[in-house]
Amino acid sequence: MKKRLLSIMLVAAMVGVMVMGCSQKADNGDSGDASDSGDSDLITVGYAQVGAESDWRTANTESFKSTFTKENGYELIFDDAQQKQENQIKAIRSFIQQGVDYIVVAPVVETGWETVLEEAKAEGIPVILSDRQMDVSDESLYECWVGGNFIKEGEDGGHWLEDYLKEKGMDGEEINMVTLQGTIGASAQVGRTEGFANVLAENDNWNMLELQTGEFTQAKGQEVMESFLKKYDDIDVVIAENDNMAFGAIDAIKAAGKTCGPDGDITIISFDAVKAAFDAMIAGDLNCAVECNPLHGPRVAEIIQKLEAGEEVDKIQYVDEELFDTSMDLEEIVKTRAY
Ligand code: GYE
Repeated sequence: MKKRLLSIMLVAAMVGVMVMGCSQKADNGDSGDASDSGDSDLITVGYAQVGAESDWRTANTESFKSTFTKENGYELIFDDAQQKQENQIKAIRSFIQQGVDYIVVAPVVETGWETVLEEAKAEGIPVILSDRQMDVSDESLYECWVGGNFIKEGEDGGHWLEDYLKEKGMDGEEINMVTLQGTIGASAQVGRTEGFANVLAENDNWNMLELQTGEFTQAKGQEVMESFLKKYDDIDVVIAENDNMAFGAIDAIKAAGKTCGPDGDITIISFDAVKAAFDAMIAGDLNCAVECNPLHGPRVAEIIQKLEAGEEVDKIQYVDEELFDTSMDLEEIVKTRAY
């Protein structure tokens, strides 16, 4: 009975919003908001998520969904943009129309956001960036950003390779490598490529044969690796800009009759360090995983609580990250991992 009444009210509210037109904004989400199912003191948060392209992304979505619950005082409107910026822009516009209290964006790519951010600003809706960054001329268009230090991650991967080759007595040898890049223009791709390139520039014997995008997905990572293996018969190292592309690369390498990992023909370095990457290292297929922490839900909630209390927040907030390789006790470490 209560539920039915609520849905009648919801439908009525939705019709009301449609009749009122698009530009109407509810009072700071406190009433009559299409997304707010009647709980007037909930903070409404619209999250424009990238997609569901990787294990990292799944963990990130889960982190938001389990943090922004009604019990915790939030109404979450979640949108999966299927890795398309145009879908994210549409989602942000819809959040604005619904009069949310906060907009959170994990931007697919870095550029092209000014117009929609200005629309949010005009309605007085704070925008928080999480995971990937935006490249905008006016930084007042967003409150702050929280995520991984992608350039450092790339450099850490490069330094790991320097040490590894030294240990194997291979420093100074000609080393041929390929890179499976993430979505071109995504800050995780831009930063990791740049960070690794910084170390590459210091090693004259490293030869980057080719870089190509695998769109952060396992299927595309496998496809690109297959084409690399057909083109080059002397690949020593694969840099996969996320774990899922590394998993695709491992399949491609095995299908081509080659081996990878610490005892194999090809060394693989990946980024994220999700649980399946630990499994791949334990299985001896993957050498090293540079951590990128996806658990941003509680971090963004903390930012929102500070903003609600009128406190200042740091504009750029990097998350601490580690690196894991097969020299470690991975079986023990993986037990302590949350993703
Ligand atoms: O590495 C990848 C995901 O932006 C850090 O996006 C994130 C990246 C992550 O698809 O797996």
